[in-house]
Amino acid sequence: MRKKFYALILTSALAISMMACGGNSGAGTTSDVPSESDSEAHLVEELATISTTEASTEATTEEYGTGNMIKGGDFSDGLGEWVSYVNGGACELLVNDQGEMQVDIEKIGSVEHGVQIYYDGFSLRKGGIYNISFDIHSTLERPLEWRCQLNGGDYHAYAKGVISPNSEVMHISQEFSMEEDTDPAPRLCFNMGLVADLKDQGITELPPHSIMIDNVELVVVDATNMIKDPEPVKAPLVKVNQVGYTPEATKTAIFSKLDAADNRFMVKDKATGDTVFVGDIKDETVCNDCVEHVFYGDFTELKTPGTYTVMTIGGAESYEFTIAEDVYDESLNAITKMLYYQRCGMELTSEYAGDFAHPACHKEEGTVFGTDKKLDVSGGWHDAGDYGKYVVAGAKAVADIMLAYEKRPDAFSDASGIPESGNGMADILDEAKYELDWMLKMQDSETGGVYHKVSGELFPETVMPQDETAELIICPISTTATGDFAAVMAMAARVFKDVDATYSATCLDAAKKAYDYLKKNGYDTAGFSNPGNVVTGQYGDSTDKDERFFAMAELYKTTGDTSYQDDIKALYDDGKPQVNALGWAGVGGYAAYEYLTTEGADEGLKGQIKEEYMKAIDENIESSGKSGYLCAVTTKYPWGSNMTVANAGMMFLFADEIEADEKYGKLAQAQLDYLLGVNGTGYCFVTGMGTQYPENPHHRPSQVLGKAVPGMLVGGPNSALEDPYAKAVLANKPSALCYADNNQSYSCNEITIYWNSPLIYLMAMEK
Ligand code: 9MR
Ligand code: ZN
Repeated sequence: MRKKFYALILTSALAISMMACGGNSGAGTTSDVPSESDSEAHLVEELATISTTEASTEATTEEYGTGNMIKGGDFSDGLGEWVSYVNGGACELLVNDQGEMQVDIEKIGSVEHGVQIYYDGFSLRKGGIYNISFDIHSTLERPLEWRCQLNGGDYHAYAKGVISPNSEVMHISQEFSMEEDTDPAPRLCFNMGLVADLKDQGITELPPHSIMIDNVELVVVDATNMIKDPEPVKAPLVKVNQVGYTPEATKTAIFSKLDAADNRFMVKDKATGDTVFVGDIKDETVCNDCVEHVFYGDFTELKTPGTYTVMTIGGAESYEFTIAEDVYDESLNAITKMLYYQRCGMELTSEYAGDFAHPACHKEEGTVFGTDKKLDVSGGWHDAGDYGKYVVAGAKAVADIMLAYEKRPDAFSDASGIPESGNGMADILDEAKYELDWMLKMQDSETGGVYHKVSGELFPETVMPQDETAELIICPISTTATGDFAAVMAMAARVFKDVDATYSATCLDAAKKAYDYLKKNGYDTAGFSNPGNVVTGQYGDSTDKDERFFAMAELYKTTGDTSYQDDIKALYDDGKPQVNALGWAGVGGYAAYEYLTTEGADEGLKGQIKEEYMKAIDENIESSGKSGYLCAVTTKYPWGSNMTVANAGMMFLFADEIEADEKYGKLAQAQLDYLLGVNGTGYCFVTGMGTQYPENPHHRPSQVLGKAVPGMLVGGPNSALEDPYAKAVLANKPSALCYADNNQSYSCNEITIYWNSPLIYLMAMEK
């Protein structure tokens, strides 16, 4: 806090360009307000729990608080939640001896947010009148912009102003009304880059300078017309798989918040209203992850095809679901077609992509980081909601779909509605080939090593893929990418052998070249890190041992050459790799499964690997028992927890092949059920599927077009709250309920190719 007199300047006396959406900007004010309160934490809590009555939607100042919504806005305790962000600029952020926040700007960059200072962690409610105020001065007189804005998508402002601070302290105070829908997680920011006023003057650069900000306050001036928060999305009290079940499947409904008398359930036929099955509700279990008591109802015996709901005597009812032989046909098609929508480097025509058609993207050559070398690395799938292409992530995705085809070729058709449909090869293999072709371009022709990834330096804005035009940077070779590459190419050599022998040979050759690179280059213990100013998906790893194991196991399975088995033995002599994961980082689960299912493999080594693998399976069984909803994630839900669940399903099915036991099939089914609706949130986590599904995924094409691409599995609950939106609306929620269907929440509502792929595997096996 700067304790010093300052020039009191009324905003109306300044040339402030002020915008409050809807044009309803209030007059300037300098009124005093209480400077400190715990209102924000209170608001967030309320937001999560408040229930609105039908009659009243109006809020009051008492309800929605008074006091400064910007915690630590006087910087007496340091920077607190204030953060600097650069996009082409350069700056340092600190609290100076005067107790002000100080931004030392070296370079302003070439966009308004080239240098940006921001604060998240407050809310703006529709109809509320707010006042923002702060003190500011600068060692250089220059224009800059303050904004209260949407924190995602087009980042449009709810209120903003342009000011030109100079060496004298200026007090800014501006009232505005929130005209748009309540935003529980907006961003207050100062754009200190190349703002429009500089551009207009033909200025492109500024000398180094410092800007000082203090006493930032945002208060509610009038809550008379504030709209109460909408009721949070409610989960039904009876959860079922919203897509449905095959007739022979295990069928479990999970019930919550029932009273003791509510101990029987009925399955009702939607068409006739008849009760077709009656069962007991039993096995009350405490679900710590959702903080509730749950109960189970088994209706496996109901095998008659139809569309049903599950009801309790007390009147609780599930969403509808289907029992049919072909229940997963359409959905398997949809989750596979998601990969087609992620294709890069080719036009998606409306014939196949409908509303999501777009011209070819990312066609230009990439530049190998730190060199002038240009390479064609077009093709492949965009990783996720962003447009980066990352080898280890792509390898997991393509491995899953090839394994699914290898195990259940009859589950996939050649008529799913992609350009290659009808070419005589299953569409899933056409899709795999699209990614493999790109991966082949990522292999260095000289050394056989594989470049880790290709993307722009920064994540793109919320634009269509063809509108991301930043230079493509090819990041250095990594042994994790090279190991995964060798593995999936060897797998492809096997899977494509009977359908395209030439391609199979190409893949095997590439796999061997990559493997040579691995042999020549020792273990990587540091892992890949983004070089230079690259900030896109890092996909780092703490060890490349499991990737090496994966490569050896696939090469051994495909070729039968025992030298690869010798290499596995040598690897084990160096300390065993982890075999408990099927991810983009841990791939030892694939390696173990492949080795254990290779005929003629060494029995002694098999015994050792099997023991390790089954230990991992037991851990998953234990987790499934602990989580009330029978999923293999419990207590903490990581980023992409839905992948952990889907992977566990795959691992159970692998276990069944290694040591047949009917419990594994049931456990795998429970993972699928969880993803499709049997979870605490009540969501079927795939866009466009079931009854309650994500409508606002963090996925740029869906965001730009205002409509979600169908068939995408979102990341799901993430109890680590790793984005501002999640922090704002999910604080204090039970871990399994840390999920929000909002496109700003990239840490729980993004989509990726490698979250869909294990779901493809699971669904194909259940089909
Ligand atoms: O899936 C990744 C998750 O496991 C990590 O915790 C997270 C943060 O590093 O990154 C996720 O991957 C993202 C990637 O970095 C960029 N593309 C989108 C991915 C999904 O969010
Ligand atoms: Zn692209």
